[in-house]
Amino acid sequence: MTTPAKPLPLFFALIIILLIPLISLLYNHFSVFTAIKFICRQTYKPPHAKENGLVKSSSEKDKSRLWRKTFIGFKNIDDSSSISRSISLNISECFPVELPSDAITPTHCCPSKPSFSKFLDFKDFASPSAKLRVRKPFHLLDEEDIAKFEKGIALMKALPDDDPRSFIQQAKVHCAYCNGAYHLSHPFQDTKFDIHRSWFFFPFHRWYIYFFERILGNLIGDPNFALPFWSWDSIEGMQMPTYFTNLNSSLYHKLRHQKHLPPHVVDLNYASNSNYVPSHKQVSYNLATMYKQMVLASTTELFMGSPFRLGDNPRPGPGSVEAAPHNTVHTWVGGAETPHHEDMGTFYTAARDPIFYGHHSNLDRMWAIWKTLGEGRRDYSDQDWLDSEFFFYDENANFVRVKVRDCIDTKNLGYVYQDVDLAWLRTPPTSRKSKLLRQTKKAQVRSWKPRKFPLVLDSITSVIVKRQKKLRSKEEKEEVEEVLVIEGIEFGSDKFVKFDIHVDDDEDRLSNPDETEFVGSFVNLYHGHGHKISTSFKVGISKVLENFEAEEDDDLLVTLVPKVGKGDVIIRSIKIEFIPK
Ligand SMILES: *[C@@H]1O[C@H](CO)[C@@H](O)[C@H](O)[C@H]1NC(C)=O
Ligand SMILES: *[C@@H]1O[C@H](CO)[C@@H](O)[C@H](O)[C@H]1NC(C)=O
Ligand SMILES: [Cu+2]
Repeated sequence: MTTPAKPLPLFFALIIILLIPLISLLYNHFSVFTAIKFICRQTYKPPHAKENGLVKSSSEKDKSRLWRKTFIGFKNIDDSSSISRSISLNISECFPVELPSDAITPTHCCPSKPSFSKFLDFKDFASPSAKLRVRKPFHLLDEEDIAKFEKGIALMKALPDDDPRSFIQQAKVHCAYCNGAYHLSHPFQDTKFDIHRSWFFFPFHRWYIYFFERILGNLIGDPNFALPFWSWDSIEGMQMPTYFTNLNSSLYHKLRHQKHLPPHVVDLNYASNSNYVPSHKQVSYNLATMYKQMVLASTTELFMGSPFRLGDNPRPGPGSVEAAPHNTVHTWVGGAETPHHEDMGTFYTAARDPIFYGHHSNLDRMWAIWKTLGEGRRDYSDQDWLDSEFFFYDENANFVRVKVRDCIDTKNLGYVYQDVDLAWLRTPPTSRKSKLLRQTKKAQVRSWKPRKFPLVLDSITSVIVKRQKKLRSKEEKEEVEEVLVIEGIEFGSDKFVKFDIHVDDDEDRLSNPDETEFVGSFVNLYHGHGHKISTSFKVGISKVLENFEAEEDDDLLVTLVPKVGKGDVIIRSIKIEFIPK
């Protein structure tokens, strides 16, 4: 009585109706490249999280095997295959960039005089016997150094706007490479290139400011001119230099946060709505932050950012220093009144403020210093990274192609950094909480109903994360870092996002940046509008667990603390990985 009369014929009719469009689509349009695009898009997506968030994603190797199989037309190719997946850009076309709808400086970021059909390969390596240019910290520049720097910037600003060496054209280079003006070569022409949130962050910016330095030196007639750096990591360098605020100086820039002018101490953990703390406290927060970003980032990926090869998600995840102090100092300098903290606080305008180049000179220095901190720290040796390429205009307005491999030693490019005391290296964070309190808090959260993933990060959120391995041997810890992975961090590309990550902390009395429980921050600056960003973030925790005497624990208590963009972020999973150093 309750069974409908003719369910079966209806069911088949439905199936056939659904299949017809699918079959005709396949018949007419199926091609290998459609398949590639389809399958590669699949790898863009973060693995869909299961309830407990402890799903194993396919490893980097699996993904790459999938890609190769696909690219070679579904044949089985083993991993020794040497097909390059290094990034090459199609510079014959420069697209309008993604700008905010409320952009204060609507701009077209493509070069005004493209000479795309002809470019030179970079060959201008410093000879081993040549005198090295020494980049000095802002706070140790003498009158003459400052005058030279000011004169160079003034001459650059005085060049015609369409000269590729002019200040405005140089600023647009950053906008073009950050806001999607260049796309990858065929068959990935739909992928917009973005030098942030991947292993390209350091090499791209190294090349970029290298050419900026060469242009400045050329304009002032001093081939030994060295771009100074803003050492916000040293106690003496933790404020904007006063010569940047002199109205008569070419270094002056109007669109800056007026409360952050000297002698205000920089906040390396700045979140646009941060509370101000007394200067001495801010200094100790900053030193501990530097220690964490440089020392806890013990593996190449943790420091440099994650691999991005042809066919991958173009934003796999930033390294420690890119998230902070890079992003945080950008926001700290940028205007308080402008919609996206223009100019420094957002990529499309950041390089219009002359302090940008000193900021990135120091970030470049952090890369050089990180490699000297030992315990196996070294650059990627991956061919896909080494062979990736970018294009810049040099001091003679030639269009030059450069490769990542040629910038990994600054001496190759003719410069080094002046040594400055690294006080942060002696200032590790400390913990003020007892082991008993930590265990009690953890037990409390363990007794709660487990959080369901994906979760919307709209308030302070604590989750228990299982550890697969405990009590590792000393040798193993020297070779493999235990890493907390926040995976599938999703938000609109127009969002400014910051959340802090705490381990084994107390939700009700969260630790400060100079305490061990505060292990890192994820920060995203405004990026464009209209698309979703999916990325990941990784933090090394071996030393933290050692410090807490928590190496026997079965699980970790992870607390995410949204600071900016509450409710705008979705987290797909939180897990632990073991990454070789
Ligand atoms: C580069 O872009 C141009 C213009 O869209 C196109 O004709 C050309 O095929 C592209 N080349 C590659 C290698 O992708
Ligand atoms: C700026 O220049 C003006 C006029 O050239 C001069 O009177 C003034 O003292 C200068 N100010 C500073 C801070 O150098
Ligand atoms: Cu930057």
